[in-house]
Amino acid sequence: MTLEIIRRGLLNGHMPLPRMWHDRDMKDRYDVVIVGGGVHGLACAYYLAKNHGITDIAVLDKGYIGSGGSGRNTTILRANYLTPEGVDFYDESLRLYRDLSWELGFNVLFSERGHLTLAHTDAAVRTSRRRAEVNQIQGVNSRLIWPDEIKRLAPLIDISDHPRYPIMAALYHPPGAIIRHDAVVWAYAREADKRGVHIHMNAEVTGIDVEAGQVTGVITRRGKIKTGTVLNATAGWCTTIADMAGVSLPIVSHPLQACVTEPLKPWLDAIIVSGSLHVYVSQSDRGELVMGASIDPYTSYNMRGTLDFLEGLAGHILELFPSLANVRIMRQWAGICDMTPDFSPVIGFTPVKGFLVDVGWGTYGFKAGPVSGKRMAELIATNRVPDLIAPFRLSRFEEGALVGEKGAASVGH
Ligand code: PYC
Repeated sequence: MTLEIIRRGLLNGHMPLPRMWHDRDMKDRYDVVIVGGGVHGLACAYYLAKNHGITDIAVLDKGYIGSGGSGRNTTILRANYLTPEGVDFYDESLRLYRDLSWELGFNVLFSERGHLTLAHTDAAVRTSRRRAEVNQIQGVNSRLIWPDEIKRLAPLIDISDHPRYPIMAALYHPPGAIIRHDAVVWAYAREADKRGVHIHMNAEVTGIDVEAGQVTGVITRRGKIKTGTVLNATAGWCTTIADMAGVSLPIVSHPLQACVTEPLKPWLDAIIVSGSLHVYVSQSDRGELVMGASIDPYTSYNMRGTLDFLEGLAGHILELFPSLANVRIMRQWAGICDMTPDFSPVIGFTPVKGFLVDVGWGTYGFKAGPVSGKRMAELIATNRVPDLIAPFRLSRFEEGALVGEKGAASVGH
């Protein structure tokens, strides 16, 4: 590989790199149509092709691939959830992410950093202890730590008793990691494309055909496709797509804002989260601090940043790290989060035959991409719901079998 890079350098750009995926003519029929070209949709296409030999697949995106939630997140990967169902599920995803560079033959810059959820109140310490115990029972590495160890892991953090909310403890999750999000999307796209999957960009879905309770096709701005299987793997517009098939989802959509600072020399190894101060921060491989807060408190599809968010976030970050006072913000953005009543996703079958969902990710979507893709591929190929995703079925809302994961959100909502 090194020699190849030198050879290309010497050729001074006269040898273009091969395309990662290709523009194909849209066929009028596919075995499977996946709506949403983010990490979930592309991962599902890849695992369908690789693990199950199903390759007659179209992945449709209304923009370019990775232009939705997959390109608008803060790339935090973790498995320190609150329920056994959530812990097992996100743990499988983290393990898939850990091996992804090797699996896809593309460096996705997986970087294990350790994840600290700070506790500033007695109630937060109690929740952290409970999460640590549930994690340990499920075989996931998390434990409660105290201010001296927190200071060792993040030397610039203020653990004095001066702040408004002094730090009392933290849930420490050593496997917590960050990754290069666009590389994940590109690598899944490349490997799916290689196996015969068709990726169609600028192919917004405007309708879904259903006859006698069975999906029969998808209408896009680029033409009509016949199919018996449609997977809704969208974020932000998942209820719009589901409505087209006549499926109602218990989901509301809120913006989630984030920002990055100018690049700094490496000083923060761990990922730091404070639920009480509503902030999370990590340092990217480029040296930028990647920071975010809670979802905006209103439903909207607006993806513009607000000054209000920046002011609130900066104030809280400075309570944790006063020495950042002169660091400049470089850019900000927002993504749309589809919130369910219990903060767990909705995955699996719906009352419409052939219409499947992988939606409702709230603020957890990016970290679940590989496992959802792999397990939804298994469901499509076998027509059976894998045990790992069964708790997240749509019917749980009627059955009163919620999987409450609000307490595992990085920040209070
Ligand atoms: O759940 O780790 C998380 C998270 C960070 C930003 C949004 N969600």
